[in-house]
Amino acid sequence: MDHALTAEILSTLEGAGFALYGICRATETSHRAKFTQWLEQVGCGEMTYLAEHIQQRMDPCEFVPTARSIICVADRYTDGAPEQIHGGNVDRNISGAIVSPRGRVARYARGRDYHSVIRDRLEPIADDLRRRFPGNRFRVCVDTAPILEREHAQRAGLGRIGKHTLLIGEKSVGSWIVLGEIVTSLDLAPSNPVAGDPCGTCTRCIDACPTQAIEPWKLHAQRCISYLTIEHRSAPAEWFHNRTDDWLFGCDACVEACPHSQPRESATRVQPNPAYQASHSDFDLADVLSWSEQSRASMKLSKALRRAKLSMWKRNALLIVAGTNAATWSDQLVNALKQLASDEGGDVWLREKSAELLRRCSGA
Ligand code: B12
Ligand code: SF4
Ligand code: SF4
Repeated sequence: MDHALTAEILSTLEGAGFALYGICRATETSHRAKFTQWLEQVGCGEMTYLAEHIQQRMDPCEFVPTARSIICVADRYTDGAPEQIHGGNVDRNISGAIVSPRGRVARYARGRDYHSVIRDRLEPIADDLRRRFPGNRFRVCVDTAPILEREHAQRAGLGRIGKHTLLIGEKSVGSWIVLGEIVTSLDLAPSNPVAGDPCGTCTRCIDACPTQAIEPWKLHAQRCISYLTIEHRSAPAEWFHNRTDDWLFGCDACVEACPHSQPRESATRVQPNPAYQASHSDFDLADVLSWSEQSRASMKLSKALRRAKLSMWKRNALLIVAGTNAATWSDQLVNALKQLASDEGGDVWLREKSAELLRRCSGA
């Protein structure tokens, strides 16, 4: 086991600006049975990739043969300061005039795409190691590889997994972090995991979840607003209607509720990475409902936000509008609904939902 090289790598990761970093052994998960049970009982919905490459997901040595270590990193993307919620009944500006409801974007997706921000710093580190240690394997992963990123990060000492199933980072950064890894055949010294359960008797994330998607350490992914608004491409299940609060793309409600994720003075030692500074935090729903492919393109949305196609944006917007009071709808919003309701060639669900909402407006 190379202790000097381990220390050098950890210091390089700090220099690259990662908020948290550490190393764990590339060993098989101890939660194989739970994962299989989850797939069978909870189900992955349209995220069919979760049911593929199971062997690789359970064991990093199946993913990268000869793997011995995993170098784990986390970027902090916000300090989690509380922000205004745009509920239907508070959609009046300061002078009392009616304004269109707005929809929020989850904070991880407001700035540059984290896949690129992390990969662009891990690849040069992996390249340097490839040059110096020929014959070894180095595989950079950010989100999309079939590995259990939170579990490895926990074992590498970056934090502990909470009941909401997310990693709660050390150094008081909470869960406002995104993860990346280098899976390697190098034999590096593992970091110490953090001991203890971070949650105790707390249930705040479970209580705050608008769709009751959380059981302790078990997420009902198909009930999660993040899944619905970003991953689910078809019509939403009926019970989702009126439940998405003001979430237009992703959802942060469970993280916002967590005591570990409140802004803390002690977290100022690791400032959020400026690459994640918000370019789009929320959108006027009347605008979203009126977007054409061209007008959406002119918004210059980040790569993260471009993941949802136009009909998904409109579907997500209609679900928020459905939870607002029709008496507060602006003319612009009503006109946008009328346009969608009469779009014979357009998406059937969007047309029918808009027509249903307009009936509320006319009192029919
Ligand atoms: C699929 C996926 C989703 C799905 C499902 C989420 C989920 N919790 O599984 C959806 C679309 C809903 C989603 C939503 C979000 N996601 Co996501 N997602 C993923 C992805 C690609 C795979 C996760 C996975 O394998 N899920 C399948 C289930 C079965 O896995 P699991 O929960 O790990 O289940 C295991 C454990 O629960 C364990 N277990 C059981 N009991 C116990 C008990 C204890 C004590 C422990 C420790 C473990 C444990 O057993 C199971 C089998 O291993 C990962 C990236 C990756 N490759 O890991 C990102 C990832 C988890 N997502 C991330 C983010 C940021 C989010 C959102 C916050 C985005 C947003 N704001 O909208 C939300 C959060 C929702 C939530 N509360 O989890 C980050 C999380 C960072 C962090 N701080 O932990 C990740 C790691 C991406 C990244 N590279 O940063 N996501
Ligand atoms: S992201 Fe939102 S919907 Fe999903 S589990 Fe957390 S609070 Fe619930
Ligand atoms: S809100 Fe409470 S229960 Fe949920 S993850 Fe945070 S500490 Fe754990």
